[in-house]
Amino acid sequence: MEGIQIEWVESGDIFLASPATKKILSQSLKVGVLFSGGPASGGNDVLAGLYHTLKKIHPDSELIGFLGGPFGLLENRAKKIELSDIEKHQKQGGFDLLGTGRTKLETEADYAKALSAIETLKLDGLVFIGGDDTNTNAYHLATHLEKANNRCTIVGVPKTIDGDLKSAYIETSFGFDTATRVYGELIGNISKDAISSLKYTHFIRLMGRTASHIALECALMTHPNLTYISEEVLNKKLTLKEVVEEVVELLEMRAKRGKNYAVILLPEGLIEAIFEIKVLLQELSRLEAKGGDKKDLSKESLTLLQSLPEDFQRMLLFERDPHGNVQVSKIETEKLLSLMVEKRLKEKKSEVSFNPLHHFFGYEGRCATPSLFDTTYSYELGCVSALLIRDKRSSTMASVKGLAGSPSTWRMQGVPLRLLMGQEERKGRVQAVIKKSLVDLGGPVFQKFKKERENWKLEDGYLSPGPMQLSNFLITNTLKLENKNFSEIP
Ligand code: FBP
Repeated sequence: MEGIQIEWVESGDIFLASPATKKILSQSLKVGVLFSGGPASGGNDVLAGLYHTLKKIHPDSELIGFLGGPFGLLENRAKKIELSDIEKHQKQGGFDLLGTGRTKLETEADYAKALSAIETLKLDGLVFIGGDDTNTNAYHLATHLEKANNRCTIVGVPKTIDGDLKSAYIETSFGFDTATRVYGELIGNISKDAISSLKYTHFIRLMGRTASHIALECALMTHPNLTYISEEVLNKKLTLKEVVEEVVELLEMRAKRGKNYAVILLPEGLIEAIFEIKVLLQELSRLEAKGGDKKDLSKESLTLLQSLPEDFQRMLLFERDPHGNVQVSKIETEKLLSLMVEKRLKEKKSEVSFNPLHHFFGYEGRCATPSLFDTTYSYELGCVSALLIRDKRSSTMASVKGLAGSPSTWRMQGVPLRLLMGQEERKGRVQAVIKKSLVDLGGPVFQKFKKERENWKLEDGYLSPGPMQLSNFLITNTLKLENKNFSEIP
């Protein structure tokens, strides 16, 4: 890592790092750090990059970890991170060194508490390692600190297995690579079982929230018979009935060829992308903001809600995280879909022999030992964060460019958070939040999938990538395709 020999050069809005003079500060830095949201492999490597670079900037620099995520910041629950902590956790999965949480900073009282912790600890910088909601917190806190004339530098690090933080400035978030390799291995194993046992239809739901980047990458890795991409379902305004019919049609076509087995991937955001469920959720969210009741729903939405099994009604009505997101990880779409497919097959007196099995892959991939890509990338992100604090670039996100090339050609950058902001409706109100990146239906990744998927329906071209090899430096199909490398995709 050439971190210490880096100087920030302003080019337009982005701060580019260029190898330049050594810049050792005369004073040490005291920096706070917290994890926020779901774990993602590489978090400990961010800490390692941050710690090592701070020590290179000044040997007396200190790294203070807040415990339990943003809540730890509000309550000033912190511990000093020692070299022994770094040595024990570097290259390991898990956020267990500090813990994580989803507390949202939203009220004046929250900002006052955060400011008080920053002032008490005399922090020069604070690093938020998290996804869109966390970096939204970081952006608003930086604005509050500026107003309060506090000089603590706020930096965000792009973390999330969901892959939805990417933009023109951020190529990928750490954790996506490892998580998709873990799920890819599991899906590959299941596909081999399907084609060996010849009797099961596997419905596999994958994490990723609203965005289907994980499902798309896993589909390219494993070639399942059918994969839903929520963004496409939304775009085509598909109804629940249409989704069910498509699965039924697939199973009937396969059964005609003597294949009473299949592998179907469902992104967890599918449920909220289905036309009438999306309308229902929007109505619920507006009603909740006004303090209304479910009986105030439109006739169509109420009928739909009442037609769903009770468990699903409860999930749609009550499962929200502190940021107002529907907790799609708790909604068992794979079971709902398979129940409805079974019902439809019975109605049609179909010949299909239907034995469904249900899987949900999410938590299995968030704390896995990081891939070589994720350890290397995350370490660099930690280095960039330290340098952004050294150079007092507040309200920025650490970024590394050129990830599809060799790490020796990667370029460090700082991106102002304001460039990443957009607007979204949350809890019935339009709010300024970091923009989520959804699957681009015109982009090279989806287009490659679209070109291949018909072949995967009936021919069983399942791929089984096997366990992740920690010594191999690989990049995802998504990164390859986004960088116009079409030749290496199986
Ligand atoms: P973030 O990285 O945005 O925090 O989300 C990751 C994620 O794994 C989602 O894919 C999933 O829907 C959610 O977290 C599950 O939440 P929880 O950890 O609270 O169960």
